[in-house]
Amino acid sequence: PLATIAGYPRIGRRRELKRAVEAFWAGRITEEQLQQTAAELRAATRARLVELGLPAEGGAVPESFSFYDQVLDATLALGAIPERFAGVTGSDLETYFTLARGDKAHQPLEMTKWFDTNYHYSVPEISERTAFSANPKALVAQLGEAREQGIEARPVIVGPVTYLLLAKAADGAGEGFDPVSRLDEVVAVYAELLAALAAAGATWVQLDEPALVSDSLRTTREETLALVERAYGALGAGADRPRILIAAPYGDASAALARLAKLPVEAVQADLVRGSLPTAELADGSLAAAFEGTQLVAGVVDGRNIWRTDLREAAATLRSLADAGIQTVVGTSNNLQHVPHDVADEAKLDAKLRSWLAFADQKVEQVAVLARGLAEGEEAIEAELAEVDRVLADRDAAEGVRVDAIRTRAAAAGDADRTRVSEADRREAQHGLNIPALATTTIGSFPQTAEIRNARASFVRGEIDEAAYDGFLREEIARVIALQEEIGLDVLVHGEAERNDMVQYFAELLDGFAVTEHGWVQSYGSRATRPSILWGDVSRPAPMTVRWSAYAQSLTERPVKGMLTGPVTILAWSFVRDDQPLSDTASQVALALRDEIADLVDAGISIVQVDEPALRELLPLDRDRQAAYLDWSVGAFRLATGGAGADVQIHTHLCYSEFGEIIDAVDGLDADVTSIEAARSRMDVVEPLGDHGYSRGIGPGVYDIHSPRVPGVDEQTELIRIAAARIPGEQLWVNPDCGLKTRGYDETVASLTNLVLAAKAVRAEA
Ligand code: THG
Ligand code: ZN
Repeated sequence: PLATIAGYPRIGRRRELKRAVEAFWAGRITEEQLQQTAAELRAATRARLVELGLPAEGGAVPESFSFYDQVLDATLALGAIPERFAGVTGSDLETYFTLARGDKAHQPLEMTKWFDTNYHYSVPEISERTAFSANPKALVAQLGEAREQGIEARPVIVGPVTYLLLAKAADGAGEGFDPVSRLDEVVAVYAELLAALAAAGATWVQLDEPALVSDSLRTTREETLALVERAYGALGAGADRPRILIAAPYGDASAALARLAKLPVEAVQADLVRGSLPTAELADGSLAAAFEGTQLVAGVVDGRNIWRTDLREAAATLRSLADAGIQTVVGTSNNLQHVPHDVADEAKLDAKLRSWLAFADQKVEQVAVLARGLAEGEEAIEAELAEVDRVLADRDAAEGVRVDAIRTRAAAAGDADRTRVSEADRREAQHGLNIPALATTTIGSFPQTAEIRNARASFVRGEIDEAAYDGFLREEIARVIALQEEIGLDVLVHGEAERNDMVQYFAELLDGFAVTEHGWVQSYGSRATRPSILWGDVSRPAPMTVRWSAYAQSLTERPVKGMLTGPVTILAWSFVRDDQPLSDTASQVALALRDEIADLVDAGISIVQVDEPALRELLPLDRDRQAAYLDWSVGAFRLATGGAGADVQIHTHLCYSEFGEIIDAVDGLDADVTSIEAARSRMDVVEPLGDHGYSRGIGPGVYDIHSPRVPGVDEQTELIRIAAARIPGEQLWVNPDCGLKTRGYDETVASLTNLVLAAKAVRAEA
């Protein structure tokens, strides 16, 4: 075919899959009913893709459904059930969900971020003893459904090299064991899967190998490419297989492209939005020579963002490939799972803004238009090209996209605005806060109860008025403050009952952002977020958090932290304008936050926390781009916080475990206190912190909030002791790993009570 996409959202236009899966977990529907709903969703997706212009034949329609996660799907297809789940019984689907979510006797598989996206996958656990065996049942069944519908679908599977590079050594694996050492055996199982698919009539299969574009794995790029050559050399040699498409989404595979093309596979996909074409090899004909007999799926339509593609530019890229003699297929940069379904569902969005956007369905249409242009010449699609020219010009000139006052202020911000007085002077000035050694606090959010969600929903629907909603939130804040005083915490929070999401809340209050009604994107399993759209210059028309924080502070003598989301995280979890460098956009957001901090301080708040949980997530996969990223991201944080006086204590919170690798950047944030995740790794971060000579306040989490389990006093005491052995008490804070919004009240109160007792116990030992 001439057109395809790398994958399509599977959650359903109205999150039908979430509702069905959660109903199954709750025992309200049977597995059969769940399978029925899933099959209907898949059928609707295939029909829609054909309706939008993908050919029904030739494997153009991807079969990219997943009940929970595509990496977990591969684990089941490979029969790679970790040994620790050996006793689990039930259907394949029940086993699948037990791996994902755990049960009474089993911790779930660890979840972690998928490349540089906001999607999380379930980490495979592999040892020398993992017994692999092909389980193609689900893949074959879906292929059959498609055929019955008259569609020749292309199954999409995470490829063997990426699978093993994303896996971790299972507990109990030998010292130094690397899952990649099992590559040849895993490839043999992939070969069996491919044979089963071929037998079931598959003409194409897509194997995703984003490991090819990442510098953040255990291997160098050259090593990864060598592994891919070994794996696909073997897989390609199999006679009994569908045609193979290797996909290299999420980054720049240009340096590897010619070598990938020479493998015994039939097509290679390249991300031409994040990545580029190897210009010299294109010009001297060597790329075309490498692609002799192999198709290039040119990922020219952006699958990470929601802007309408510049079709003229994309058509020119496609033309240059075709003119060079390369068999070119129009594609997307990556699986469209990272964008919402359909702009047409957003009736409430400003019509002008809506005309600038493309969600998954619009992107499929764009791919189809470009394919027509490629086949029939650009003249055949001139009307579509002209329409996009008009839309892009309209966007460029629209009111609010560029606001002089905002630009002048951002351009004037310099190093002085990003620099606070010395750390030592600040410590001195902050003595007045009377914070004890081993100070106890929480990360910010308290449980979002059904009552809170219901009150917000009623307010949004207009069933209760603003005064009633405000009154409800004030009562909630008063309750949370009283609770924290009772538990005996030293530094309090207001609990964030007023926030739906830590980014969306700010997006709704800042100019330059829009929010969607149905723009859900899967975050993990059945959970989704609705990324905001940052379309114009950003400014703050009015204070955003001051009344809640000031009210909370008025209720207590103890310090209450002001709580803000940092500029990098606001960008990371939104769809951000693509017409200027991220660094410029980040400065504007930072200045809005800077004004908010000034207003919080004026209102009597003396500690402000600016959360950056996504700081690590946006780190480019490409090592060459990392330094520039850290420079602007750290700079944006410092611009947001740089106006705070010496006596104002700035906190930040980061949530991931590979803290050691960006410790210098964290130091560069120049926050007075940083809280981080540490409980699951039993304080592994303390060692590098000690070695680094880290001198600022640090709160390694002593309570893992990712599970409902209540950690006892002894357990938390032990973790605090480990930290206190390396970090002086005045520098050490005692807090949970992360916010408490997904927890219930009973376990939260019990855990925090134990946390305070543990801190007291270790203080008494000093
Ligand atoms: N906000 C945003 N992105 C995030 C997080 C966040 N990415 C990383 C991490 N936190 C992801 N964690 C979650 C946790 C819970 C939910 C989503 C992402 C969740 N979502 C609700 C659901 O799917 O039912 C919907 C929430 C709502 O109603 O607004 O529970 O905190 N932006
Ligand atoms: Zn966190």
